[in-house]
Amino acid sequence: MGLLQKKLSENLSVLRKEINDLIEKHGDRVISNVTVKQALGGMRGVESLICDTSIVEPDKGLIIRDSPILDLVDRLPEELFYLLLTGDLPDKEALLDLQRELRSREEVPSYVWSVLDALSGDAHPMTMLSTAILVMHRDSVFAMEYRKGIPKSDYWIYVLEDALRLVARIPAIAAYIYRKRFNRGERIHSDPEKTWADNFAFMMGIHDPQGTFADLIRLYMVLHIDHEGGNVSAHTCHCVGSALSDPFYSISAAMNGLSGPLHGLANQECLRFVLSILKKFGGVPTESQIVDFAWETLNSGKVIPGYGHAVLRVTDPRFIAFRNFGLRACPNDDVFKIVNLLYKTIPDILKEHGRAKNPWPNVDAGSGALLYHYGIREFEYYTVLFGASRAMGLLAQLVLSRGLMEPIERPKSVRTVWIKEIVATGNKNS
Ligand code: CMX
Repeated sequence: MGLLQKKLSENLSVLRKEINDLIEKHGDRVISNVTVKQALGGMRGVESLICDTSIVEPDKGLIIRDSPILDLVDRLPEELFYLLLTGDLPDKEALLDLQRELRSREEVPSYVWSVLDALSGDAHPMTMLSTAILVMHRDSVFAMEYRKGIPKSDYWIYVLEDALRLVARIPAIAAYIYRKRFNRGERIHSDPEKTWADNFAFMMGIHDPQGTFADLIRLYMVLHIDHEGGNVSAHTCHCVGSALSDPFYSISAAMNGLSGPLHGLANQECLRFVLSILKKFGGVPTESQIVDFAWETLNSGKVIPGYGHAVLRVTDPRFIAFRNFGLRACPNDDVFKIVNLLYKTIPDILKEHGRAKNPWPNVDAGSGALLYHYGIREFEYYTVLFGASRAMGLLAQLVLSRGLMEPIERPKSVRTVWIKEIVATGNKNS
């Protein structure tokens, strides 16, 4: 048993007891109500999901376990994976052990390459990612052990085994998707000497004379790793996993949710907006030109991509981390300069405009510009990077769900006529 498994096993026995106590002693306590607007409005703000890996605070941004994300930006993604699962960062020995565990599981079954090669040449990169993950269900240890018959209290052990396999293999799969889909040449084989994110960057084969692309990939993987439990991909993974579908089924489903324009595709729109400014002005505009352009955009009824947030009410710390990276790696890049000019001007404009509850930049305001700087100009690929990172957070959530022996999800749905009756009579039981 690896050190991660050992620590999780200890944690889970304590957590299970805590949860049983909560249900036993306070099971009927009301913690949230649902209004008609919420029921008809995407369940926004209904506190009915549990997620202990991370939380998004309106005035602070993403907190992973107890650490603000800006305190974690120099860490490795695999350290965050351990943190998400256990609540603690690994010490040196535990990190080395986890890295060994990942390396021993990184070989991608050959049928995955065959399946990817058989997809049409213009398949969306997210279709490729979701499909590659889905077909690995064939070798799910959890599915196999479940068929044999295992106690519910042991499910998490095999779910974790699948999770480790998936995390270990994602860099090679995602990197191959980039090379294959955008004709970047043959598959590059893994370098066992490199860490998870460095190896990912290496297998993408990006021309990188500065030698800093791997740092960007590491940062990107850290910043997108988790975002509590209610967003579409996290909730999808939780729901599908609750039916005891294995991690390959669950993560593939989550990736399909991430593929939506309202979820994982927003970063493309932000970069398109920045590039449209570059094109319109034939270079980096002046501050007053950008102010005029922003007002034109708003007055024509459009939003400023990369600004505003459903939950946050401060600058997204993940934007700050990306901007700090850009200031070090590419301060003179025209696209990055426009990102900076927007950061300087847009918040005041949005405040004056008076609509957006949050005038500050979100994570998507700067990430695309950095990828663009390193020559990744195929926007469709950006969500694959998001997905490769987010899979780790979702897998951590999934392992914990099985570890805590959560039941299948089954909220009650009601008919619109039922709501109309309540509204008319004021009586829920009428
Ligand atoms: N530019 C112009 N208007 C904006 C705005 C922006 N960046 N952000 C919000 N508004 C407007 C809304 O369109 C809304 O207008 P109406 O009253 O006319 O409907 C009003 O301000 C109130 O919106 P809100 O409550 O502040 O924001 P929402 O929770 O409804 O929406 C979001 C949040 C992100 C969809 C919105 O801010 C937006 O469209 N931003 C631009 C797109 C973007 O950056 N998306 C990436 C999101 C990243 C993430 O979710 O992690």
